[in-house]
Amino acid sequence: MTETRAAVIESTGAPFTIDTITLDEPRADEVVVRIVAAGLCHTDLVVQGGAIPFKFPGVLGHEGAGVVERVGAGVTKVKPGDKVLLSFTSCGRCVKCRAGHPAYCLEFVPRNLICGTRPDGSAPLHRGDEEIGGSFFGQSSFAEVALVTERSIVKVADDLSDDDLAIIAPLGCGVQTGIGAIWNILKPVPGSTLAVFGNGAVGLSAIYAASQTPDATIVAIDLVAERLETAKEFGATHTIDASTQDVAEELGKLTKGLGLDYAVETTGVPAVLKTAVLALGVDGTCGVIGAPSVAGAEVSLGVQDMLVGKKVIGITEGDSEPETLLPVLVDLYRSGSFPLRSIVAHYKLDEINAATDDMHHGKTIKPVIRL
Ligand code: CXF
Ligand code: ZN
Ligand code: ZN
Repeated sequence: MTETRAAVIESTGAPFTIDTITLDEPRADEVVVRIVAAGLCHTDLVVQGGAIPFKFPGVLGHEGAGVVERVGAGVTKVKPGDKVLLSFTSCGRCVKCRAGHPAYCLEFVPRNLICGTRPDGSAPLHRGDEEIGGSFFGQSSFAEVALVTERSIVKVADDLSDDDLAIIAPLGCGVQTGIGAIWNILKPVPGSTLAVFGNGAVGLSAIYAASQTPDATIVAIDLVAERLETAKEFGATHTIDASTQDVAEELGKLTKGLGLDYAVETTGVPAVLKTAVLALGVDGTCGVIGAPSVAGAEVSLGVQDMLVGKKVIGITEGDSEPETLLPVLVDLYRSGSFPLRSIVAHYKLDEINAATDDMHHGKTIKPVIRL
């Protein structure tokens, strides 16, 4: 058993409190990772707020980065001392996993989100005698040390420093969600028009990926003027300030009345999704990647409007295969092409509630907890 400090949530809606917990001994397919940094993702806040259920008291955190300390008997992917990024987990055996789509693993929800246990129902984390929720995205990485399932582990280059890991931690969820949506699903063609609704870490990552398309028009849309400036740094060719401009009218002008070829909805707000779909042109596609903050959120779409070939596609984790995509993203970060550094702000573990406040109020785009 390993003792560690962790950010624990006692019950739905409660803030994080720093406490000492114990990690179970690593099973054959588990890895003990010293966490260097863990990004805060909107989904952590959605689960904290109760729109997605979890076992509380429990430990969240699903954008971990760190160094392998110990490995279970059957682990072959990594060895002690290896630098790793942590991502979502999957079963590795179902028809979706076998087809290279682990984000659509048939066991995605129980393994990553709601259970707080290993797949066999056993508790990976304790506080004293009490079983607490763990295995969040196979990692529960808001802790100095985490017990991680091998399927969540992606080995990265040995010469990445702790400071690098503290910037690239968000690659494991938010960044691959935005970039994967563009490169794996929407695949914009040269000369096309694409708008990204919401310019947080996921939206900015989508903008970056889309900006690699030759001659594309990339429209960034947000309520915060400062984020629109950041969006230009990530490759947006045009911006719309939704707090002062009529989004539908501006998109109409920018597309000369033709409508968008692609839209990406990252806010999780149903009204914004509706605006995005209405703004599509003939044969246009809207990727839905924002998780709503309330359970059961719905949107109504005009059937006649859809008949012109409009497509709406929900996307989890960019439909990424983390072991394939993350090393590519690390290279783009290291080459200076992907300006992730400019949106990351660091917080200590005991500042995690300030980090959530700053993210919530739009002060920090991507908070990363530095352990
Ligand atoms: C989540 C979004 C809500 C559904 C599961 C995956 N992505 C990452 O935070
Ligand atoms: Zn996430
Ligand atoms: Zn699976």
